[in-house]
Amino acid sequence: MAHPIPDAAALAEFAGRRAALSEAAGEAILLVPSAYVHLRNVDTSFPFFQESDFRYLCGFPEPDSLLVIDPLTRQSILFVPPKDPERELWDGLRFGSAGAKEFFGVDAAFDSDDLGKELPRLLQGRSVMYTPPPADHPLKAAIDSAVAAQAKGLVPDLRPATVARLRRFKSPRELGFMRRAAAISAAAHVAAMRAGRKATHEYQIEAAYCFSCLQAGARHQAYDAIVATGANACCLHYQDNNAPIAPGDLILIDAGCEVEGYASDITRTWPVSGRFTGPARELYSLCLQVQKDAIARLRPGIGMRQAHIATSRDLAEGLRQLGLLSGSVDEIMEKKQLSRFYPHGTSHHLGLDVHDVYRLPRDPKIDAPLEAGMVITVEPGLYVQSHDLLAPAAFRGIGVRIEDDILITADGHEILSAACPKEIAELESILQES
Ligand SMILES: [Mn+2]
Repeated sequence: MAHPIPDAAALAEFAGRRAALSEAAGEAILLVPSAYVHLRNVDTSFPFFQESDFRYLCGFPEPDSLLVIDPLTRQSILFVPPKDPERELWDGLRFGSAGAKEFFGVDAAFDSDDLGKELPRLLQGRSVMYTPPPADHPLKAAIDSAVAAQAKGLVPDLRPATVARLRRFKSPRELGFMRRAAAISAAAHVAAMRAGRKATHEYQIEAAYCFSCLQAGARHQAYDAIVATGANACCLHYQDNNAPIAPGDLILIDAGCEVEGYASDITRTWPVSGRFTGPARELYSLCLQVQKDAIARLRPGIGMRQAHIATSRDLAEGLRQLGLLSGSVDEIMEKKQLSRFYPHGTSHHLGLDVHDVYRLPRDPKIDAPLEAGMVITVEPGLYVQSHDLLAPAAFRGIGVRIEDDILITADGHEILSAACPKEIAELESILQES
């Protein structure tokens, strides 16, 4: 059970993706290495996560493997760690080449020990699309020498960009996982709120959040949770989660679990006191209205950059009204003054990676429009650094972000994380009854 075997629907998707990639590859043979285990120290390793493209193309869950896709023969071949009772005693069962072939829908599978014998035969006289893995990948030397000895040569590897384009669009099956991940995370954020008022340290709130995810069946987080009190919320990727909580603090939690490898990514900000007051209430109200307006704009045809600019202008107008910025919105945007309070983007794609499909070549002149089937986040934030002496003192050290996961649909959008409360009255009621 450590590694459930893929069902027929999963196998059909893997095969369809390999076929789509084969179309792009033409006659070149594709080599896609898996992830490998990273040591933390001595014989203790960091948790293993499969390389996302490799997972997307075949679903094989083990490290130190290689997927070969031959567009000419339409065959897919896996090289996988050999069965090894001694290693399996320590590390768990391996599928082995027989299991790989039986359960993962490939045409052939070999033990990785046989790479030096079988891969040169497959590559003979062929052009190869291959991006070598880092130097400590256990199969790198054998793959590289097979390529050098037998292949006609390397051609530009179209796989990362091609798969990135495919991965932008989520199938109904993938959306099922993403809906579940978002629902589990939404409930866990509420659990964190309920635990929040009794917590003395950030990690206790993290514990409540993670407990809820694990209880609901999500074994892994898509990224390490950010649980930030007070001014720690102004550090965008704060990870320490160990600070004591002060009675007047806002708590910012940016956390999302994954289901079947598919991420959720939700941020909520709430007052440990149970009541939004003063400048915190003003910044939160502004951020919330801007976030709801940003979501309302989403539909096919809107460019992510265009949407980001609209959201940025809304934040600028709000900050102008609160007296944190001066001049017209046009002036604020022209002089790039907003980045003092809003230094990040509004949206990113979401999928197998929390910041999904980042390898797409980005042309600054092109604002690729959103299309139905894409999933993105919407996450405006406002951060007044403690050391920002130009800001009114009462606003300093306040960080607010509100983030939801949005599916673009044919006629608009659907909020996958809608179950997670964000209205002031809802949050205050949850906090005060706990
Ligand atoms: Mn995000």
